[in-house]
Amino acid sequence: MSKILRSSRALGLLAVAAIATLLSTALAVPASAHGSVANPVSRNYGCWQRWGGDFQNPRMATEDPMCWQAWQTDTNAMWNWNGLFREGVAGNHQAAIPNGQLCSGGRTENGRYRAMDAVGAWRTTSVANNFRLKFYDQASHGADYIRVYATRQGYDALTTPLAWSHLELVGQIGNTPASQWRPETGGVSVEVPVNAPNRTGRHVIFTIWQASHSDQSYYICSDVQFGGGSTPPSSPPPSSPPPTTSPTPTPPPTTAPPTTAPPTTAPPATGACSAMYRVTNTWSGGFQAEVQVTAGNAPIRGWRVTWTYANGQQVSQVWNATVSSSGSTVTATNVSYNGSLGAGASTTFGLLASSGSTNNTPTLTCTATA
Ligand SMILES: [Cu+2]
Repeated sequence: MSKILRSSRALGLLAVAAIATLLSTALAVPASAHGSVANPVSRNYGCWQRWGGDFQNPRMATEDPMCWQAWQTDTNAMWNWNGLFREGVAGNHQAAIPNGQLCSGGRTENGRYRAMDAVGAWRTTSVANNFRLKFYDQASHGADYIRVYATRQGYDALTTPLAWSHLELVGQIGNTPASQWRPETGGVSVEVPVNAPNRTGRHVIFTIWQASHSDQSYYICSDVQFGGGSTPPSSPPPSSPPPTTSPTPTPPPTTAPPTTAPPTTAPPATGACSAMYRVTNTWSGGFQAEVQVTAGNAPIRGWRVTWTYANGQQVSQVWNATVSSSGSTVTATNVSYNGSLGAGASTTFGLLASSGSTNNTPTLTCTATA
C-alpha cells in the first residue's frame, strides 16, 4: 500500500519534472531563427544564456545588473536575442541608427531592444588584441559582409552612450554563403579575425552582420576586457578573407570631453539623504545624466529622488533606479540592490533623456526611508 503510494507519488514528481523540462525547452526556443555574436558574447545573447532558464531570480539584480534591467525592460527581447535587426537599410547604417542607440539597432522593433543601449557595467569577455569573433547564425542566412568595430582607447563604456564616432573598424569578412560557414547544432557559425591593437581595459565591440537572404542588417554589441590574456581560436583557421585594416568610414574621432554641467548639490536634506545631478554627456537631441544619492549621518533602507524638468526634457531610459514621470516631474526610487546605504554612503543611478537646446540642471529633493 505505502509502496504503491510512494511509487505513484514518484511518478507524479517525474511527470512534473517532465512538464517543467518541456516548458523550459519551449521557452528557450527563440520565436524566430536569426543570429548573434556568440564570442565575445553579445549583450542580448549573453543575458539569455546566463539567465534564460532563471530570468526571475532576484540574484540577477546584484550579480548581473545590466542583464537584470534588460530582462525587466522587455522579456520578449531576451527570448528573441537573435532578432536584433533592421530591414531595408541599404547599407546606410549610420543614417538609420542615431548615436546612443547603436546597441538596439536604432530602437528597432518599436524599441524592443532599447535596454541594450543602457550604459553600465555589462559583463565582459576577456580578449587579446588579436582575437576571432564568432558569429552564430541559426537561420543559415550567410553574410554579404560582417564588419567588426571596436571603441577607441579613451572611450569610457561605463559612462558614455555608444556613438559612431567612438568606433574603429577592426575586422571584416566579405560575402560568405552559409555553405562556407561551419555547421553547428541548430545553425552555422563563422569567425571573423579581429585586430584591435593599443587597447586595454573595458571596450565595446560593435558588429554589423549584413545577412544574404534579404536586406537584413543586424547590430550587435559585445562587451570585452582587453589585456585579459590571449583567446586561442576555438576552431580551425577560417576560410574567410584576411582582415582588412582599412580605415573606418566613420567621422573623425570626436572623443570630445563630455560637456558637464556644474553639479548641483541639494542641501543635505533633513538628515536623511541628499542627491546630486550632473549631465555626463550630451548629443543632438539628448543627454545622459548621473544622479548620486548619499545617505546622511544615519543608515537608510531606501530612497526617492524627485525633480522637475523646466525645458521639456523627457527621460527615455534609466538604470539602477525605477523612474516614473508625471508631466515634467520625475520620481526615481531605489531598486532592490541599492536602497540600503550606510551613514554617508553613496550610490548612483543613470538616465538617458531627450532635450531641446536648453537643458537646465534641475533641483533635486531626496527622501529616505529609515
Ligand atoms: Cu533571420
